[in-house]
Amino acid sequence: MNANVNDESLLWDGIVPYPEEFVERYIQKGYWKGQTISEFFQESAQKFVNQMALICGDRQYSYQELNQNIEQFAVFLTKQGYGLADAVVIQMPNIAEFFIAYFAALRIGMRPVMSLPAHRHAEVSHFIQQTDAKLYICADKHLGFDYRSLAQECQRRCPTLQQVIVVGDAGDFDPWPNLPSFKNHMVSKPKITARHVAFFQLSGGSTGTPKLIPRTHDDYLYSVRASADICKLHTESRMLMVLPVAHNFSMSSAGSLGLFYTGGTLVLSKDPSPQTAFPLIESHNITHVALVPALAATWAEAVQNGATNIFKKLTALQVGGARLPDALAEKLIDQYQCRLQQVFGMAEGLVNYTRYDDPKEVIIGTQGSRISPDDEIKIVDEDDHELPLGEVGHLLTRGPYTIRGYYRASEHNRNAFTLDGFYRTGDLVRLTPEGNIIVEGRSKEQINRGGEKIATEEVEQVLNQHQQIILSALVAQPDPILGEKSCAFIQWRPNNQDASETRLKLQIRQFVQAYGLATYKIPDRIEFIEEMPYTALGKIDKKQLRKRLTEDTI
Ligand code: AMP
Ligand code: DBH
Repeated sequence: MNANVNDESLLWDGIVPYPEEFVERYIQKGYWKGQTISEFFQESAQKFVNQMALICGDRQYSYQELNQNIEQFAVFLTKQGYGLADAVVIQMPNIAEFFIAYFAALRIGMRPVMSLPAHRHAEVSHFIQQTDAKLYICADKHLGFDYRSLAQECQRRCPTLQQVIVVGDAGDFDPWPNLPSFKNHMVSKPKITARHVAFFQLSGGSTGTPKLIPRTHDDYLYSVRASADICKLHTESRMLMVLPVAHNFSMSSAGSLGLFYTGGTLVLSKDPSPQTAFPLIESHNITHVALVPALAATWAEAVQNGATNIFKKLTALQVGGARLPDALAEKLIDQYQCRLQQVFGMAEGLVNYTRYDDPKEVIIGTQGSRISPDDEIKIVDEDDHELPLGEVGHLLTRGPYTIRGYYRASEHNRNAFTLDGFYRTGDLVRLTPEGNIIVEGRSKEQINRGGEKIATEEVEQVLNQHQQIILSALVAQPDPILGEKSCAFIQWRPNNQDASETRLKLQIRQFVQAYGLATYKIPDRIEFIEEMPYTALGKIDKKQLRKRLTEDTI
């Protein structure tokens, strides 16, 4: 089916397409198969009918049941008037409704935006505005936070937002519908192809506002299928999901979609603590789990303190999202007999894995190698000149599942991509002769707080709106657990009502929270500074600030 001309221009609005020669190459090599994500799930539902797809608390869904729920929610969405290219922001904890909403939206050509539970109204309303989303779907409460108040704030700010659907106690909003009442209807296939954008992932980013990452059916599914192969998932695989379901790592590396591709069973954990996760691993005979390094350390600590060695029970433990310290990797393998896999990826595309049969030194000391022989990797200096093998430089990449541009961001794209379409990852890496990547650091203005990415500029812009803040600079401070935490240096305009320093710091934190930024973006540490250090060019000298933190000379 072909979309008509108007639909076609609507579908490409704000998108940087892959150039035709690359499209041909990726199709010809068999990477892009012309299947939509919706068709992909339906194919699994037909293949694995009565096998268990999803376990969420005491609710269980076979492939067929999950597929029916999806179809019914898709009918509901159609009856509400939604259709082709309408964006829907989905923000849910790890519950079954996430998958029902996500696949149902795709089934009618809507475009889900993958918000994370940690996002607050500043981020969510930005996603709604960026995509002109008409619908926001959330759960009532999670970890003590009430998403209905967030929804109210978004409604005030976002004129395009027509409807809010709340799973649980909906209050003044629309409740999650009674799905069986839609069972005698069918939806028709949307007029899209696998080359079109399916949904939006989110970037941790490095500039003011989080960027939306448009992923096409073809490119995403290629990374999913190839990842499932690399991770050797199969019908007997049982994956526990402790990281947020909507994250790119959780969805595609190999994640829930990789698992659904192979007919395995996904078990959802409502939080990642050992107290919650370990009993689930035991009772469901879990084979695969993905963690960020900080969680891997917490789990190792729990095992050390007497919990069962669950690492040994797993077929594989994946760790990614931030640099895994070599010592922890070694401990997991030697002390806990863990089959470890490092994963270095990004929602923009490129994902690297250590392979199960790699030598131990590779699994401990590198972040693995690319998925595809057509993942083009360049390591360059400041002037984009390629460096000799083994030298540390900026990682640039282009390939069959790496985007060519952020959504509706032509200005930003000029810096984030090279003229010939390579994505500037902002990571400082080196390559081993065997083609494994070692992440040595970062050039982008970003703090990686245990896998949660903070664009320093975004937080500084908020801080600078405070009446008494003259200037602010957010920098990373090394942290033994999270890898990095944030420290805000603040040049303060005193007045005679100023409270004690401790109270002022609290007030500043409250200011950032009230603005509506995600909690993990609230500065962990605040230091008042008489005058900022400057570089020769007149920019705030963050190197200098970081040095003060590590040398503790404040
Ligand atoms: P995002 O673009 O927000 O999806 O975040 C991706 C970024 O996370 C990468 O560019 C890296 O900076 C970081 N990252 C992901 N996995 C790893 C890893 N295994 N080791 C080091 N950094 C990582
Ligand atoms: O950090 C990430 O964004 C990430 C890490 C591992 C990712 O997107 C992925 C694997 O796919």
